[in-house]
Amino acid sequence: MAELRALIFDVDGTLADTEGQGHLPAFNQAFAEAGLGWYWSAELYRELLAVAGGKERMLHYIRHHLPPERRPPDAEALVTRLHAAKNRIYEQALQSGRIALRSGVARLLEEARRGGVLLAIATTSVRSNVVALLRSTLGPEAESWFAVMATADEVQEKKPSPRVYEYVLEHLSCPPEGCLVLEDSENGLRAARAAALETLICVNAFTRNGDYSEALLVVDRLGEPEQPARLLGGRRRDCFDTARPWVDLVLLRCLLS
Ligand code: XBP
Ligand code: MG
Repeated sequence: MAELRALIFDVDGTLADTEGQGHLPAFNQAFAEAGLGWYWSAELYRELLAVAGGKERMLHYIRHHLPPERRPPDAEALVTRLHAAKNRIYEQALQSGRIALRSGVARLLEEARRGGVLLAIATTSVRSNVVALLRSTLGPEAESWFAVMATADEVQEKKPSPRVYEYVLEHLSCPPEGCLVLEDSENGLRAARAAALETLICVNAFTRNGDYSEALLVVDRLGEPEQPARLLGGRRRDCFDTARPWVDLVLLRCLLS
């Protein structure tokens, strides 16, 4: 039985529904501003999310979804410009308060801080996006709540590579058995498992059909007493108490036991 020492949070799709409410509309606005005539529907985006990283996703789209005659000649340079524009639009959306944390996230972060459980971030997104989300939802001090923040600025290899999780483990004074990862996607689960980390999956509209058989628990939200979580599966679903249907430290400690 391992003692719960740290929670490692993914960002996009886990802390907030940033993909559907933030990144996707920002990608489309950047495409429109550049006069490209590209448009990503929610259905296409669900498929494109298999490619982690905004730049990588756009390059994949150019190579696999555009006919050869519509592929831009200098794709890498175009993608670099589009990514900067997308992130500017995304951060404006955050600053205007249009994106909220998912149900139960703020409560669980506060519980962990009170309970002396370390917090960390492991994301393939860039640091400025993460900081903008934390500040707009949790306040100007929120960055300091996290002992380690591993983002695309620190680790270039994208999930499902385990590198971002290995980086967190290298910088967090805590053995992998004492850490629990919170993720929303198959790529995230594969990355965490490849770093020998146990994982709770909290699905969203884009990720609910993934294969999460390796997860300890699969729920549709972390939830609150007044906004219950639904149990969807997991190797340790025996820990989920239907009389207390939300994710708290009691449940997370049970998962590692
Ligand atoms: C997040 C991503 C990111 C975001 C966009 O994955 O794949 O690419 O969609 O952010 P995860 P950037 O939640 O697994 O970290 O444009 O900054 O890449
Ligand atoms: Mg995610």
